[in-house]
Amino acid sequence: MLKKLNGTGLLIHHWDTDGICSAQLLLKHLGNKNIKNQTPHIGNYFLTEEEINHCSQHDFVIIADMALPEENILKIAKNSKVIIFDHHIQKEIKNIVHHNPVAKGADPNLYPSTSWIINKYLNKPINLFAILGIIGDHEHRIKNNKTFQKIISDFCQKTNLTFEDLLKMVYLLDSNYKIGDKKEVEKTPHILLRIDDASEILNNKQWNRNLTLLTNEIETLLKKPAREINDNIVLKKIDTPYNIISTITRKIAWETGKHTVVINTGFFTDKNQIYVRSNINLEPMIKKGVSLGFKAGGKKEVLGAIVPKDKTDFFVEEILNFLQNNRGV
Ligand SMILES: [Mn+2]
Repeated sequence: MLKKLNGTGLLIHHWDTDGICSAQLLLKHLGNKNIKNQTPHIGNYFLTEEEINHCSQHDFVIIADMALPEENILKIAKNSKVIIFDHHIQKEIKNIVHHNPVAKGADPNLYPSTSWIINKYLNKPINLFAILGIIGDHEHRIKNNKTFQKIISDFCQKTNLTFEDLLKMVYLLDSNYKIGDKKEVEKTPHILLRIDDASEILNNKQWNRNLTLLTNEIETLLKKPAREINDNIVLKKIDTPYNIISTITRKIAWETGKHTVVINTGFFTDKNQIYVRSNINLEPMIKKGVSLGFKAGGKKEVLGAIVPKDKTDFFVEEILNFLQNNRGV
């Protein structure tokens, strides 16, 4: 299907490691085609009118690792052929090519990343980029997934890399979006097309500088106290210009083992970022957020939302009630 695409193409991908590695795999496969890559504005899980119009100037649009709103997709599909590769929870979108096994009801544990899904789709042997997407989305927690723990440890043995090496590569690749460098995010799949060895990722000077800066900021933010709502729920407010809310949420959730809700007031001027990590299915709250007109999305255990400043308290209260009434942990 991909080989048959004609004309000019645009590849829209997520800004994180999984999105970047998915882009690398697709660009490599489509090497002879006229295709450009782009990410949405960092932090936006939707396309602006301008971005949608830009998509429409292309004969085909491929979307990787992003569950963009259905209405965005349907608009683009009026003018261009649309193909989606993804693993986020989303209703299957009809009349386009929506290659998302999770949206079709498959077990998310068997499809831990978009990079994995694309690599399978392309029938390629397991490689660094298919693996990095998985590590990016799950970090050390993938070790609890028996199938993939084996796949990854076999890969490490074969390539003489450690799990820590892979994790470091993820942090380096993710440093660009966290710092807000959209240009570098868009350049990265091309950098990855040129490298011969994983050490070229590990030794990238610019990404290492980013990482030092971010590590300091994250440490400072984590030191400030969080609010214990009850024995099971932690609420943390941060105010940072960096896009590190998912990292902060993960760290707190994995350290405390509790439902974690984080609010960042410093990333957008007129809106707040809300991020939730829990071991109960957050889908009802994602739907609730969307029905309230917010940009909201996520996976089984993750909710991310962008909410106007004056609606934040209300939505956070809804989330806390949901978590209290649906005991997991
Ligand atoms: Mn992903």
